[in-house]
Amino acid sequence: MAEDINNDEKQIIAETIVGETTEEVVQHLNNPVTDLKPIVKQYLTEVKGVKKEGNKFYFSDGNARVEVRVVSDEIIRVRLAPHGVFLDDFSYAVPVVDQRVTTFRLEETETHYAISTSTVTCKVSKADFLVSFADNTTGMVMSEDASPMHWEENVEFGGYYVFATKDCKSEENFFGLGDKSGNMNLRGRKFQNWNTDAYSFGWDQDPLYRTIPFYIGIHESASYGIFFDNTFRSYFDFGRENNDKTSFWADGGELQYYYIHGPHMMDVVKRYQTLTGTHKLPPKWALGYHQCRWSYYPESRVREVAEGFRSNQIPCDAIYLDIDYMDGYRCFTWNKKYFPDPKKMIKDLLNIGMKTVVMIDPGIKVDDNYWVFKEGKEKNFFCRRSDDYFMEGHVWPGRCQFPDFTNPAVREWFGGLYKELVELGVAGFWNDMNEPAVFGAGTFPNDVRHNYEGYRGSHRKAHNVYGMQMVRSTYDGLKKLMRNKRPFTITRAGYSGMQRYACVWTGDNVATWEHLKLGNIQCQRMSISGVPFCGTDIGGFSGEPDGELFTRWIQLGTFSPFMRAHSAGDTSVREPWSFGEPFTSINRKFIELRYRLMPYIYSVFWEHHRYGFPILRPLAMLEQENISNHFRQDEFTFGDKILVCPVLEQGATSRTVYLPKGQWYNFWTHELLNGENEYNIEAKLEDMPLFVRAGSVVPEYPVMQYVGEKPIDELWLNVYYADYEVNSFLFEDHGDTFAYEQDIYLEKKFSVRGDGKNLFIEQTIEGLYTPTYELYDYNVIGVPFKVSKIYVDDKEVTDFSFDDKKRLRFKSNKNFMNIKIFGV
Ligand code: MIG
Repeated sequence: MAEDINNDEKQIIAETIVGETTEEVVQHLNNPVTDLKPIVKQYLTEVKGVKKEGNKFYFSDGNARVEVRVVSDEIIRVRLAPHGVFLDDFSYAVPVVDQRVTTFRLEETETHYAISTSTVTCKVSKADFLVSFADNTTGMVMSEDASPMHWEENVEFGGYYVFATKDCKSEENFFGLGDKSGNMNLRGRKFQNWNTDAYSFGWDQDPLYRTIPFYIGIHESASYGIFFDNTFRSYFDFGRENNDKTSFWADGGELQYYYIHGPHMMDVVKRYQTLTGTHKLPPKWALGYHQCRWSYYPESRVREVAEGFRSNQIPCDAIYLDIDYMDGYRCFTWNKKYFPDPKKMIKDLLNIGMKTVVMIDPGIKVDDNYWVFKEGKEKNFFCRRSDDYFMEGHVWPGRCQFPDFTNPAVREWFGGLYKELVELGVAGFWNDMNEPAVFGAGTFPNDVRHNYEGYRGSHRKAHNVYGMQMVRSTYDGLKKLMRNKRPFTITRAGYSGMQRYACVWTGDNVATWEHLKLGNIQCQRMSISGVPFCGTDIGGFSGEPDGELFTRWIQLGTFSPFMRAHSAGDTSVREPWSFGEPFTSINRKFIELRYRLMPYIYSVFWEHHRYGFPILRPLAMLEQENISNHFRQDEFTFGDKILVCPVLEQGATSRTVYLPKGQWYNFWTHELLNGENEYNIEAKLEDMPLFVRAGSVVPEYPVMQYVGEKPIDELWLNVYYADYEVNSFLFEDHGDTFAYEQDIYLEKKFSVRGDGKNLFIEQTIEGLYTPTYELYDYNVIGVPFKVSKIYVDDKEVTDFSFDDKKRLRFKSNKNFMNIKIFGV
């Protein structure tokens, strides 16, 4: 009977049985009834005792063991060993577990054990082994088990399916999980993590390309995070199956998670980044506008597009070569017919300020005359199946084998293969198809074996980290090859911690208004999930945008950390001037704005790298105490000074915006508006509503056609008057080396404080870099009083004026410490 059911039907049956994994049901169906052992979930029972070893506490119920480890004052890790033996303590996401802990202690009462740090208390109830986490100051329980941790034997592969079920409070909302589709708030939904090539994904499609098993819960105005560091196929349910339960589980590996304390969402994200790392400072040119297409070829077409930017006077820093630059899609080769002299082309492009970025895929063509394949084969670097056959699958080059990037020796080898491309002058590298994607089959079968850093594993365990380890190999290889230059790398697939090696794009989206909305949410979600350097294919990868949609997408993209237009090969041309007027001029205006804001954007990246701040901050993060913000998903701040309200509706000429607490200047009109209000703001096609927080200092560069085109003679500082004190940052350095790791940079802090009659600006400077300019050129917006005198470090400045827009203009030395602007 069971044999008559095909896999699709099994899937359907599996999905209708609530609370059981698909695998479990498929297994039921595969086994003749006589073989069926009852499948039982086993739960922790009663705590029999506890043992302390340094910062680790081991609880036992006589059989299973649980480790509770104090990672920092605000982070606690929990692990479960069903029969007492913990798995190897290795993680691709978290290179170093232990952080600084000031103090912690264990207390025992009649009913429970309590481990407390200076901030959090983790309780384990004796009778039923329930684990909870509470805030020491408020006493509020942030997260607690609804049932004891449980597991179920996996008879086919060994190991266990592992489960955790926690309370879901009635007013609780959920955010994070990185690469997910649909609404930002995750409450009421169920998700799966299994890196998938999701061409033209839909609004609620799941899973997508990347796995970030990290979420943030918010209830009663306080946030906490859970990072379930498990690379197997994993699942999250936020009150979907059961309105008052949140659960997460995986098809194998260990039940291992970090509780990350808030109480602010920003604290949770920053602490998650202390575990998994931040993005390194990208080369500054990578923050410019990039132009991509599948594919620009031959060489004459590449030159034509590059020159098109210069003749149209539209700034651009990079042009991309998609797979067609290769010889029969063989990685690290060139199609000599299309590109007879890549070195000369790349050099000529550089001469007009245009960098070249190329794609590299994981599939290596099976071809004994192809050096990469030969080397990989000789070194035994390709993945094998359980019975020792090579893992073979079809991708662009035809029949391929795939390097096992979870083997450090393979990564070292593959990273070195970029040598020739680097010598040719290629500036950036784009790793695609690394879910890994295989035509037909989708991905590798489960039985493929991986080295997994010597800890070994099947593809079930390595699948979700394969892409991350590929781009790690790319990044590390480039870092060596490029000496002290910062590599620029992009990856499609990844796992938590991928931000240490690459930026990402959201994959194959579609040229529709729905996808514009979705891309806006996706970038914000990635940003608060530890992967801040993210962008969408501007214009939509497949399908045809009209001029309006493309322009609205350029406007959103101006404030995407990664700004790149890309399109599939079967679509019409898609450069910023392809749609004619008025679109070309508006696209130019916004791409120019990106370059004008470059010193601000670069400083925001520094704040992320150094301090772990996300780059895009959704309203839910800005004002988590305001529950309606948990559902407002179409506005965000870029850094904390610029509020971006993209226009996402076709034909819109205005839109409603919500301004958070404080006062905000309309970026275009300089009108000052009070926060905690909604406004209807004009948003004709040439405008996208943008606001600047009162009290900000926003540095600005002159428009350039590419990063570094002109030296900065005087740095323009836009100061937005406020009746209260606000701090701003400015980061400056060489822009493309690692000298910042040796303190060769400047981190400047400006504090701006007005009192209705006077305005005070102070500056502190840290670091060792010397900028090219001597003077700041001020542009003070919103001064509410008539100016009588200006002093810079107590020396009077007589040369000041108000321009036609009522902006106060004067200059100062770049090293000033304080400025006093007095009213009459
Ligand atoms: O099977 O290289 O997402 O950006 O242009 C498609 C061709 C392979 C998918 C990527 C897309 C890229 C395309 N690639």
